[in-house]
Amino acid sequence: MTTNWRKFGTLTLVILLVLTAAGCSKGPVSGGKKLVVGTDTSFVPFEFLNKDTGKYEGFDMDLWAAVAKELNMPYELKPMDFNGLIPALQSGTIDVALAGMTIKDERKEKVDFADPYYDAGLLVLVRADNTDITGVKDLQGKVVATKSGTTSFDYAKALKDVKVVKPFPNIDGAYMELINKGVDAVIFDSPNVLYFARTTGQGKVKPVGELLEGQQYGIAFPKGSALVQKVNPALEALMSNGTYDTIYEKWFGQKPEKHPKK
Ligand code: ASN
Repeated sequence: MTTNWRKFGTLTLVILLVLTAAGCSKGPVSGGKKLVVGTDTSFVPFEFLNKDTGKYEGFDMDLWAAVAKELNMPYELKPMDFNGLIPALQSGTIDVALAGMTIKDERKEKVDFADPYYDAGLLVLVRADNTDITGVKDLQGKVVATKSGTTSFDYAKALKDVKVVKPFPNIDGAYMELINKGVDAVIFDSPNVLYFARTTGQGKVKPVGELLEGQQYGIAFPKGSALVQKVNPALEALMSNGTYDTIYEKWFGQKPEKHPKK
């Protein structure tokens, strides 16, 4: 190879590398701008609006703040309906989705998840005075409410002989419908059900039966996002240096028994 050809080869390689790097970073991540972090509008105690402060708070909010600090990444929050998050990741409107999102094969085809950060499951919730529903097996002929587009909706739909599954864009609507006797039960994520039952729903509702479906939550990114490789070691660091446990205890009243397994 002559020197000129060698130079041409090096230049082509450099151009290719630059183009590949540009192609990998989608949306507002490029150009050193603030990351846009999409969150659910209401999924206690992971993300919810504190009406007194006008700020979003919760386990996810604190965990992401710690990840961003670890990686020195500025960001802004963009709360939206849960169902809008995956399309927003796909279109590059947001760089990150943080919403207690269950890692699921069907979703993995559309987005990339970082390593699991929370172990959960589903629970059945009924009115406090209910005596005939003691678990999922008693839901035949019953009307069940849940949040649309969630793993609970799929789970309830697949249950045999449930009379109707009523989807609500926000889980708060499903809980109100239960209290107002519009439905017989709600099926939803265990941490959210338990939190509601011991706060707003205290004395009005009660969880029944065992934990259904082992699930894990993951932070989601656009397919091919370079952020996954940065966030995973940050999550690992927060789990081993005690920060994760402190945040967990703040929102769930006790330290986690174990950390979610990859
Ligand atoms: N964890 C559930 C899901 O991802 C529900 C939620 O609202 N995050 O479908």
